[in-house]
Amino acid sequence: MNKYKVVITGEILPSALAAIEEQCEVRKWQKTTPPRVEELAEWLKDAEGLFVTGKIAVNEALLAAAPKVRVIAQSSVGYDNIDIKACTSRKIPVGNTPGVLVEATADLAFGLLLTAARRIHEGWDWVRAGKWQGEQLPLGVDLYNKTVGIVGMGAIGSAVARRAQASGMKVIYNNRHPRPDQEQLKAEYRTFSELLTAADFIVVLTPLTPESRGMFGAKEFAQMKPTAYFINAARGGVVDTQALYKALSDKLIAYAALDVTDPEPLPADHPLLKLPNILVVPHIGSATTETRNRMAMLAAENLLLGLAGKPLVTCVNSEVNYR
Ligand code: 8YV
Repeated sequence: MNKYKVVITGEILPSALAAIEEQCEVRKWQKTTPPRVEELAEWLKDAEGLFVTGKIAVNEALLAAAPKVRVIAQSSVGYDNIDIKACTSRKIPVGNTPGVLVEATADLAFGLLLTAARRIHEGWDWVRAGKWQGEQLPLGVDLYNKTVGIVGMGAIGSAVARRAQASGMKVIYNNRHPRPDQEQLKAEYRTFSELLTAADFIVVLTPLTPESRGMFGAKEFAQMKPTAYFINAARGGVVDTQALYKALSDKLIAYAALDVTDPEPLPADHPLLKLPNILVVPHIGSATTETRNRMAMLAAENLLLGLAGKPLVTCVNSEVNYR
């Protein structure tokens, strides 16, 4: 049997690679820095499928270099790096991996909130620095009876809400539309501005779109409580990094805990990292063995289905999914 020609743009788990290699001739980018279009051009010329890892920009330039591609599968739920309109106009279905990373990402988002509130990471530094005897670690803050404001109440937002409720927190949320299952969620809808002023902890889980880009800027930080904790597990681009820096250094808000940044990765000498009231982890929301495996296998399945002209399981642009 003739094998499909596939390009993989970066790291992929061995289980998913093996499943793909059974049916495909694979060319895989090996370097740790993501490829530029020109670097892939030769491979893309006759590629039929594209497996995207490492978040390269799938834009007009890349699609123009890949005229035979009939499916794109990405191993992540977010797809802000992909020009979906351009894919749709070429009738290329794009697969992502919703669902399978919900609980792991919610654990990390809530974990950031808890870690920052209780200074867990600072305590660990303190112990290692031999400071246990002597100075007192600054006190943290309670979660119990506090209000968490979730911006972006999709599956991950709801999973964070459940964790917060288990800790005795009141949950309010903002979403493009109020959710009809509000009662079941035991979370109350607020306008964006109401949420900013009322929340003790703000957890951001909204996708990055042209509308959400920079939605947290100077004006928004100024509306938050001076005691507010700001947690971002969505995309760095929803925040104006300079405004966040200023809000933290001027103590307009108390603390930030970030899984995602802009730029990403954040260089080690970035001014944000010099602040005492911030915690940053390197985009590890979905980074557990089980979750990354499920993501890679779902993305591999989408790729193979698309190559066979069959409907992708999870397709972003369903109007061009195969039937
Ligand atoms: C990362 C994520 O993409 O799924 C998403 O949208 O942000 C994460 O799961 C992860 O780095 C996968 O490459």
